[in-house]
Amino acid sequence: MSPDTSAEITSLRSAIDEQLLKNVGVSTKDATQTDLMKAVAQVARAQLSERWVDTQSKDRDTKARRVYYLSMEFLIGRTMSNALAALNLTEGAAKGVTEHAHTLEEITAREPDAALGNGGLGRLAACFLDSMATLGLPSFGYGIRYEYGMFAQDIVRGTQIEYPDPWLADGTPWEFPRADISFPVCFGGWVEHLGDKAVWRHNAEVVAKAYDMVIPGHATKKVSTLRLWKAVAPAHLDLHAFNTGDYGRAATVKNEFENISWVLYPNDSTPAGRELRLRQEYFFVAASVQDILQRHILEHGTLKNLSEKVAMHLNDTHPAIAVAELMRVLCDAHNMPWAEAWTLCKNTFSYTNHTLMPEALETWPVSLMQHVLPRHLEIIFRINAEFLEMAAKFRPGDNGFLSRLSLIDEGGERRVRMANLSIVGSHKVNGVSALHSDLLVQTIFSDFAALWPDRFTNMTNGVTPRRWLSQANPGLAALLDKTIGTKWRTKLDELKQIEAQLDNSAFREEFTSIKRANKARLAAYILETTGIKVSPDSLFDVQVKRIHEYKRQLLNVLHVITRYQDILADPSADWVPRVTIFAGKAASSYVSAKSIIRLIHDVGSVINNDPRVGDKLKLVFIPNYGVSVAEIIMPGADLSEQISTAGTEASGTGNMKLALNGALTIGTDDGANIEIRENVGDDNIFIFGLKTPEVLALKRGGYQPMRHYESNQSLKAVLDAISGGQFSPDEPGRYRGLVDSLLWGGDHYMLLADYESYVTTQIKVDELYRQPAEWAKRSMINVANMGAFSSDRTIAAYADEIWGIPVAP
Ligand code: 26V
Repeated sequence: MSPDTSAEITSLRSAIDEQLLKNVGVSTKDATQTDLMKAVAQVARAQLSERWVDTQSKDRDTKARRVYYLSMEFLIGRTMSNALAALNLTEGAAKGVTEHAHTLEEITAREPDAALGNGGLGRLAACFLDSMATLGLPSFGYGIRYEYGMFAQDIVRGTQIEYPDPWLADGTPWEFPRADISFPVCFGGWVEHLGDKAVWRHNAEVVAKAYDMVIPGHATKKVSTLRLWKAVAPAHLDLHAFNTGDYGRAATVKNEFENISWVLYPNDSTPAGRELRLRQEYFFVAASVQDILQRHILEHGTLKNLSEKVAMHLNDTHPAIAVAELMRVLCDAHNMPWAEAWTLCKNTFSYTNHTLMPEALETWPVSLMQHVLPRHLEIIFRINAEFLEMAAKFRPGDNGFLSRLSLIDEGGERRVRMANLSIVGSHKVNGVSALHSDLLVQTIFSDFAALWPDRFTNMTNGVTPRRWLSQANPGLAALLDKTIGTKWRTKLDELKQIEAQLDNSAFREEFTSIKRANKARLAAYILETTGIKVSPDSLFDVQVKRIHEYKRQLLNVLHVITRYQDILADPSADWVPRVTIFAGKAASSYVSAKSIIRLIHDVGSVINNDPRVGDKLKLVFIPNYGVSVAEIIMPGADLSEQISTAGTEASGTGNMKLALNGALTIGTDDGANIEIRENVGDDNIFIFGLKTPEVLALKRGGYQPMRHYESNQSLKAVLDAISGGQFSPDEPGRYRGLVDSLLWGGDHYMLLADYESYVTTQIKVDELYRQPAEWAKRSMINVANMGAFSSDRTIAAYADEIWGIPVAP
């Protein structure tokens, strides 16, 4: 029987029509694409709801040990396609909507992205939820239900403009408001000591209300829960002002409380030293800890066995105040002796560090913490006193050691070091790639590693193959299904089998034509969003990620200009046509990053409009990078740019998504690039530039960027062109500062030191691309060897080595 007539599909069709009529409120003939999106979502939602109830009751009955992943960010993207695939509804939904003369792609595109994160850290949390559900791990993600997510980026005359992202304005079909789940969260005031009892006399209170998103697992009926908290003013608060008719004041007071969950801080890597950010951190942590303890007491009747049943994970230091909060609740509210509470606490928490950038390490002024969380500050002081007493015995008389370990930075204005609090309060601390984890114990955390070598470990990141291959690249997914079966979705190592096809020309041709189709789709998207026409027959060279100096988008631009000048010098040479594609957002206050975006656009207008160049070279910037845009870009890339200064990119996960979709990497010996190389083999990746020890040695030995400028003719020509205004004739001095920061400002990220090696390696890329069969083969080898980079592997390792939760093999 053909699926068109199967009973299941017929009933799905009528379910969609019924939702249109009874829930969305339109007749089936008048339904718009958005109406259909809502109707299909309702059908899926009902099934998710059943799975959620089932999972909860099973986990409750078995008194399962659970993991709680505390994160300020979850960069989920859209839910529809993922949910339909997990529920096996894709085919039926596609048929159901074509009845209405629409395609499923048109319908899913109506859903706004849930962009509750900045970049890598937030997207990793979303991939992890997908894997936790798929592995059937009893798990919750906890975070904030931001009313406004990551800003939308517009480009006006080359300049980034930020717009708010009111993703909830029309509601979302995917959330389950839990009207009966809410907790008070207190702030401010002072602490009263009655004998040895501490009582926090807070002076403000806000209510945290729970909203759940159900995260379906794949090839299982298990789900995970993402519980997000919304801040609401307590009901009694505004009554008086309302009763006296002072609506303006009533609204102001209400806003003062509710602004906690309004906006995601749109900054990555520089902490936002703002009181509201600290309030956000404490707000979601306090609500989550209450929820977790309430569930635990309900199931177990005591807190004494908390760490046997509960693992709480700190996604970076943003939720680190949880350490002090758990101590406060156990000791102050439940009268547990300090030492017993401290043992539970350490056995419960674990912490992941996501960056070595010193400026990203969170610290809070003691004075601010005193003002917002006075009891927590006392607790932090006590933890610190006991910790330093112990550490002093380890290295008696070494005051430098103690002051570096201290939870309080005493140099200048006193500040609480959230990373130190996280390490002291956790039983395990991990980095996110082998190199990063090594560097953590050798550099920023070396004193802690001397004290507790076994506390530190590595968990190399991963990405979910469901979203980043199955959903984003249906063409390749279908070829894989046909060739090696469908199990790769949950057993990514199965991809290894496609190595048997390397010399099968029919397979290779199919593989290549799928890439070609993905590039055509990407080219259409580029035309639609930038007005620039690019040829899918060119090499698509892609660098997509947050714009940051350490990621060196500027080095990429230097190469593009080099190539431009070389083309002009020898236009008839056998150039490999290339499109260099950028996308990414700059933090709104990050002046240099915004200047790089503008430079990309300025250089692009010159090159793209130069008739001497034509299709030999194009430079495009795709606006408003986010999860859904990434799903279009990743499958269409030939070359993946991962060119951070060695030792600066903790892991990278875009590198994994691109390689999984068959892009070859050009990259430095940094982050997870190193492990990608180990997996795909040296011949199937382009590694260039200084290695981490060389970077450090050069820094120590006195790096002189000017030497490179003087000795390398093409580098000189490129920098002179930029600083001389060749790309900004209307304002010739526009980029003088940027170039000066390289030549005279110390070139902090060593672009000039790596330039020559980068440009030479790009020539090797061209050489390989001239041999399409060879290129395709290496691309296939990349796909085949990405099994290790499934977030399922990462989560299984966390579960086993950090959280102590059994996972079925
Ligand atoms: C810091 C701050 C400071 C306050 C404002 C909001 C905010 C948001 C994020 C951060 C830290 C960003 C750290 C981060 O995203 N790291 C990335 O983590 C990825 C997942 O582990 C990893 O692959 C990337 O290499 C790393 O840069």
